Amino acid sequence: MELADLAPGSGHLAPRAALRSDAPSLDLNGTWRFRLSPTADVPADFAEPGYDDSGWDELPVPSHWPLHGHGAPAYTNVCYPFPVDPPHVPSDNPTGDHRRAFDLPAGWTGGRLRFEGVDSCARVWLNGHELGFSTGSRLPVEFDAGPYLRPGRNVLAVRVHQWSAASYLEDQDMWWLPGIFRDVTLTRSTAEVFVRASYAGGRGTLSFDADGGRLSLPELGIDGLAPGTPVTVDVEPWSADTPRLYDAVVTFPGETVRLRVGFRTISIENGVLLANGRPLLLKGVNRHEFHPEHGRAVPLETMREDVLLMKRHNVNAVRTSHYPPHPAFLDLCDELGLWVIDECDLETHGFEKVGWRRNPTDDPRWAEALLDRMRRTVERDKNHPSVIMWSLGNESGVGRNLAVMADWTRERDPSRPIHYEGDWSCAHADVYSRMYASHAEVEAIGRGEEDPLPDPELDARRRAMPFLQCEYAHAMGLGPGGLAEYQELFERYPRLAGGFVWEWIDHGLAHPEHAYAYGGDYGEPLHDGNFVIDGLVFPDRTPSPALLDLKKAFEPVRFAFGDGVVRVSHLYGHRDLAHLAFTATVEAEGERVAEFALDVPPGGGEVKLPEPPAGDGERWLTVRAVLADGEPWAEAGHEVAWGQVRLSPAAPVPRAAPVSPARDAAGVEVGGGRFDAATGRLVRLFGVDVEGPRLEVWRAPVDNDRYGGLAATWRALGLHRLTHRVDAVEEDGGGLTVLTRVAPAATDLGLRVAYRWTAAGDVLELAVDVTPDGDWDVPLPRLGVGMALPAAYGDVTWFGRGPGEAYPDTGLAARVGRWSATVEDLQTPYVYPQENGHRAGVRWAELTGADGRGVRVAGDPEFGLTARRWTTADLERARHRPDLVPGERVHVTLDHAQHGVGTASCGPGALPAYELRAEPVTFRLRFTPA
Ligand code: IPT
Repeated sequence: MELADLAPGSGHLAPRAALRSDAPSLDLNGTWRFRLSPTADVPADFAEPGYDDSGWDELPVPSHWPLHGHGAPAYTNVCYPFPVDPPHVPSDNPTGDHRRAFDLPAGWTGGRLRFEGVDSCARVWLNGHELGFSTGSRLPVEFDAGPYLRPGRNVLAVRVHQWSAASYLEDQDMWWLPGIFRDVTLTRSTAEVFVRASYAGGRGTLSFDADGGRLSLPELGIDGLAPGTPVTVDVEPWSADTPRLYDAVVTFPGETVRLRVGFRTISIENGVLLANGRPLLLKGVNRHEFHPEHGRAVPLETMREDVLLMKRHNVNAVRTSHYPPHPAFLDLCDELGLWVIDECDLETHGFEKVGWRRNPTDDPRWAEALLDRMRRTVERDKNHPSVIMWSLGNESGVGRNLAVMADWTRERDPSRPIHYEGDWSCAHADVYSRMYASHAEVEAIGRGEEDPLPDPELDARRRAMPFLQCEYAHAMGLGPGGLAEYQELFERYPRLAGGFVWEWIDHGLAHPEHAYAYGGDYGEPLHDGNFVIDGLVFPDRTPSPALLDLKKAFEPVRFAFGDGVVRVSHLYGHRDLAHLAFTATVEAEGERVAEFALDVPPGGGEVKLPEPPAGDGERWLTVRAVLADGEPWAEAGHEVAWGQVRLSPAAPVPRAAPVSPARDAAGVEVGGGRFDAATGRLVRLFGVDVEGPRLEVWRAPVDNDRYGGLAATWRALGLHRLTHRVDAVEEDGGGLTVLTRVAPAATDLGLRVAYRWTAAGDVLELAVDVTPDGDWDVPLPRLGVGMALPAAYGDVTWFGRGPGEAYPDTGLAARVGRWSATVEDLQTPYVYPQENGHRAGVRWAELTGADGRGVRVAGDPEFGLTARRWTTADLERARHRPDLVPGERVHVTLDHAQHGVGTASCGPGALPAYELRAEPVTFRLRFTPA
């Protein structure tokens, strides 16, 4: 084998379907012997059965060796971590030699050695005989082992190189992790079956291709069906909503294979994507295989956890970015119900950096390698009802080899549309797909008003295609903002078939010092930092606020409130509301006053709301739709959707008699506040030592601020180093006024800020009046006041939106209620620390100590709250979770507003409605003792 060889492999058998067979099979996973060499140029004598490997290390298979103390992981996104000179690879080429012996059961003859995935290539020997080599890291390969198997002890030797010519085809945005990372088996199965099961109007049509064999599906009375003879019977269709599967067996002379058949038809009519004749709206996520300890060697239970989490968060579709997943993952999608775009293991993104010169996608010498990848994808996964589209790959530019892949695929499986985003002309695709298009562009496409392609024929073809966003809403750090607005468009225009949020999980590798590592943490000379931390779940699969927001955006049930009624509608394509139970809860200031069951017809409709008992306070009614009975993916009572409406506003607070300021030698007293007479600074609040409040416009930049460029603009302006000049401290009979000018050095831009303190009864009120000075053409990160309290005030209760964080364009999941949390629990633990944890729409909040006493702040009517045990500067300096160390104070920000976050780390920034412009404004806060 030549490492610069363009051939995808040698000695392997024709690809076939992943099948459950009763043919004997030996699991060759387990503890292997392992030796790492720094270059490829090592003698292959280890392949000999008699070789003494007793000095080698042990390594579990499947695994990636860099995660077991041999070498280190490395992360790049678009860039190749080696010179772009195809098909050559570096001489420094970590090479992992793997050995294991196994005993063949008595009477065993023949068999195939099957590798489900080896990164980046494998050269395989059995008992010293070379079986061949294989590339295509996320694709299976089989070798005929029969001629070389021996009774009793056999020795399998596998040499794996990190780099091969095939590495040019595998430039996916993820960790570079070599190894035998999927299962190894010796199987005596040779069966090959292609089941075709379609659905139309209550009837399913079933046929299968195979070399001989008979198919039986007892539940439908099908017995002994021969290949190539379709039968049509009454069936229940398969859909992601209702993943109805039928058990079938195909019997061959030497083995029987079991299949789970799902009847469904994917079609495109009048530019609309249909499943079983109904419009299909994909509420999807992009899923890489990832586990913080095991990399892409993902345990089975973790795969199941992913699917369960997706289902529980109203996700109905997955794009397997950017390679076919472990085959068991697709079994779970069949069983639990997810629509899947199955993507070929192909990405040549790094050629973009060299103007796409010598891109394998357009070089006929690579045609065989690319076709081989597509064939292995389709052949392995063709029997899955969940797979509804084939994707040729990701970010591989344009070129003639795409035609080779698409033509073969269409011929082999005409039942599934072909997806490829990288060629906007859609010359080889059946759907128009894009990534990170703005809302405005998506809307134009929805209306069929996109800019024309230069070629009128291609343009006409593309105009007749459904549209989907194979990636949108980059879930990096805090955000994405704009989910609701995308969803609204997807639901409004029939041409829009929805999309797939980027991406499912943060690829943070467990690290002893950093908690979770990202690019650069292993000393890589070239890396893309935390760009690999952009998921909806944290590395340990805890949902981030983004996943909770996505669940809300993807809700299949919608509530619209009218006078004493709620209109319930649903977006299920393939079921109704009969499986849900509905309740209505009334809360006054977040305390429950009544709860009713609602009787909602299965098709939805207008439902009268019971009259709530009379009472005071701001009252909200919350309607919830929960599972009436358990589903395979969640228990009874699991909340699927909710809606809220305000029944009555808060009663106006009666104003107590005003208190005049009093001056003594130590300072000025206004009600419960004591101020420094010279600077006007509040020093004690109801007897508590405090710093601030004073104006704050800075936030520790979020990834969307940083990668979108705004953070650099803000920093250049100096918004992180404001100066506060006191111009006057004026006391009158009604209160204390402190006039200031807040501005960064080296610019004439500034903000004139007047703090007006007044007291009435036990209320100390602050009115902050802000007037921009100069021509502000950049948005502000935030506008609020910051203050610090003693560390003891670590418990927070608030009435407002919660329980989680919310920013202007995020926080769909945050509902109005009364919530409590410790300061620790208010933090969202983003892997790369950044602004987080802001509670929005807060009417009032209490910060209290162990004795339950402290400070209460009320808004007029609302404010935003963050509270942390470190400063904004500490948060900004931190690079990993453990860098954040609690200090002596609780640092609180009381915000009037924040700037939206958008999805600017990859995609559009905040929509205009969520921009925070520097404008004259007055906001008020009322402090009382708690
Ligand atoms: C897009 C890639 O397809 C995806 O793999 C990931 O890298 C994502 O970006 C960013 O996280 S490509 C980008 C140039 C739009």
